[in-house]
Amino acid sequence: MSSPLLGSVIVETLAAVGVRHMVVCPGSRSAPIALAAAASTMTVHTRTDERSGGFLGLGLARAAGIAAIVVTSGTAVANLHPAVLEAAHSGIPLVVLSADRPLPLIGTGANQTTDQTGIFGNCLVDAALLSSTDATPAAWSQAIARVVHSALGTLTRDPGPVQINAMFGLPLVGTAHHRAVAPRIVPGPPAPPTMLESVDETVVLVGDASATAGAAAGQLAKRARLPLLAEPSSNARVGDNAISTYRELLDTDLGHAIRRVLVYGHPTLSRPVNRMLCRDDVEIIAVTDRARWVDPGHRVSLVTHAVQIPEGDTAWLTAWQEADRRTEQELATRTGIAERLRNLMSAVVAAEPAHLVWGASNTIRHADLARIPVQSTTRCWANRGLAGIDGTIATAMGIALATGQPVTAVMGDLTFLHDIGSLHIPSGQPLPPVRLIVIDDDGGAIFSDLEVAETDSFETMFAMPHRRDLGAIAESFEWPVTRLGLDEAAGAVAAGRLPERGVVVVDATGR
Ligand SMILES: Cc1ncc(C[n+]2csc(CCOP(=O)(O)OP(=O)(O)O)c2C)c(N)n1
Repeated sequence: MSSPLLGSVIVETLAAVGVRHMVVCPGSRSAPIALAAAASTMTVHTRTDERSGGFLGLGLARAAGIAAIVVTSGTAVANLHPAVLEAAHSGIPLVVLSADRPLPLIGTGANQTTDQTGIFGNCLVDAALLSSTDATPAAWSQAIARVVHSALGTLTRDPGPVQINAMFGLPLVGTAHHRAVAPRIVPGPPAPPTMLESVDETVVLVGDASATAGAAAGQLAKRARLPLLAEPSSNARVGDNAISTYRELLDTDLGHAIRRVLVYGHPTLSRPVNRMLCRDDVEIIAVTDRARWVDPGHRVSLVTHAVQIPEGDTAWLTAWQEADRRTEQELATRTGIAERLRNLMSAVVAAEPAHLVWGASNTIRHADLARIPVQSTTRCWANRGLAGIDGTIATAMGIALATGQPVTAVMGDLTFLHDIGSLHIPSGQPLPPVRLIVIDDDGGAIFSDLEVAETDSFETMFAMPHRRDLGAIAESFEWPVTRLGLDEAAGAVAAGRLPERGVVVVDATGR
């Protein structure tokens, strides 16, 4: 057995079980995997910074269904932790390939050597420990296939990140080729949908969700004539049933009349929604395509993967649609920054990009009030597993590289600054067609709507103004930059005047 052989078995087995994309970060201990990847049919993406590479892998895995990332030993592995956490909470099959030193060196103070098993705590759905000096190619292959199917949730419906920690002894470079064989896994058939009785005051709530889950929620709402309360990354915020201003209506008499909520995906955006999910006069039903569900109010009475409901009374839906129209009209009379941002988000949605990534913080919350298109082919994405402001640029790039289609990503200035390392793309790598629209309000605007806004330390401890020229930062990485005012930006988006690839800095400093 040898390190090059183990590297080849890893790459060929991943390819055999359907992994098409691998991110490679530089390092010598990971050479057996990197060199095998370079010689394989795998699409290889290189990145220097592992934190950025991790989120690139997350974006690739979101859009392609699964992706792997290979890193060298030591702190390189720990830099993947944010992406692994997000993958764990969003159920994304991200395969971490951490190269390691041989077992006898652990704990000896040998260079770049630490205990890498368990480094991701309880985030992983499975893990494998392989050593170039132990076992056979068949044993390695079977272990790799097993953890990849765990990552995919093939049998468990519980997808998520996995780690393959591979210990490589010297020599690291040499020739080896292995043709991998992987078992065929046949999952059981899905259970039939649960038939529910019609309850007039039912709403369909869709949080962050896959395109499939979003479409299922939308179809159910349409068939059963129910109001659809859909977050921007739900892939359901489209059509007549969707209520654009639902957040404003939940604390009115109409919202108080709700008696049953069908929850799809992972709702996280607003306090009114959270209050509704905690009410003890509301029946909560979770509809999930995974083995996990969302229940922050500890109130769920039924969990199922699909439901059917007889067609309901139109009066309930009509009441929501009319209230929505009235609230829309009222919002349109406002001239403040929130309404101008709502206009920009509405223009972004109406432009119908192939893919739309919503950054965390206020950006996605403004989009949660945006006007709703009658139809749309846009696929929406957001890292709402843990709602981090990290890795947004890299995630958007991963989606563009996996799909080969243009991506528009909208984010705040701190979210942009957090991930500027991802603006660096190693020479020779493809430049993904990503348009980054950055709402520059010089700091974390979200905190001005929270309790901390009243404190003396608001600016220094929370908003943290940066006073940076974000365009100059992007230009230093050779990105085309467009600088626009807020209303000008809405006009440019609506007129289709923004470049497909580039950074658009929107001046929203009037807060
Ligand atoms: C990695 C990470 N660190 C900190 C936070 C806490 N946080 C939430 S929103 C926010 C500010 C974001 O500012 P910006 O991107 O400018 O968006 P805005 O609030 O202006 O919409 C911070 C720091 C987080 N969600 N994720």
